[in-house]
Amino acid sequence: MSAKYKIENSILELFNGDITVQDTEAIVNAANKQLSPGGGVSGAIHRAAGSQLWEECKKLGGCNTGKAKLTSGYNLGAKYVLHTVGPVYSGSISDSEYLKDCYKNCLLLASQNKIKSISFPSISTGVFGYPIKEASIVALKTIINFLKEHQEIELVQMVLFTEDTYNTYKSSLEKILKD
Ligand code: AR6
Repeated sequence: MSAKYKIENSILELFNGDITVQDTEAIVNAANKQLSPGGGVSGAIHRAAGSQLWEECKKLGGCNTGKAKLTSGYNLGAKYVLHTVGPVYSGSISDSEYLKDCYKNCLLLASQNKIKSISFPSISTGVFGYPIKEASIVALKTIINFLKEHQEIELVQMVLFTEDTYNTYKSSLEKILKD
């Protein structure tokens, strides 16, 4: 399942599937502060990229919540991995600020490195417990606002692992575009 939406001159695509097999120039990893492989989408990305990814991550000195770091993609189809650390959901207002920073800092880093296509997973909505509907609104509004100001990014894909997550993002996006 997938759906494409035009935002100014760029495409925002919702896709139901596995981020490790996407062939956008960069894929985003929902990492931990140590940038160690861990579980969830991060474990899957490290397994698919191979052990060289962890070797490079070890040298980066970790990553704070809301920030982003760039590595090579090694055995992945994607040339780069952008690692960002989402907030652990706490119910406080700072959660959405940190989540917004994750998307914004990845897109900025992509733009600075002339990356034109990028895939995101649904950051923080697994182990870190962020409710999917709330997270989808933050993610999509941040991406849309960025694309309106940065037309150098041609394609942003949100890769949603489950059908439920895909449907939640789709209804949030249609509501945002209608308002
Ligand atoms: N492709 C796309 N999305 C996926 C995939 C995949 N292959 N696998 C899982 N997801 P999570 P977080 C979805 O827990 O909440 C790790 O251990 C999943 O369904 O991976 O940010 C790190 O090391 C969910 O919707 O990330 C950190 O310690 C989304 O990806 C911690 O988990 C995010 O789930 C980060 O937690």
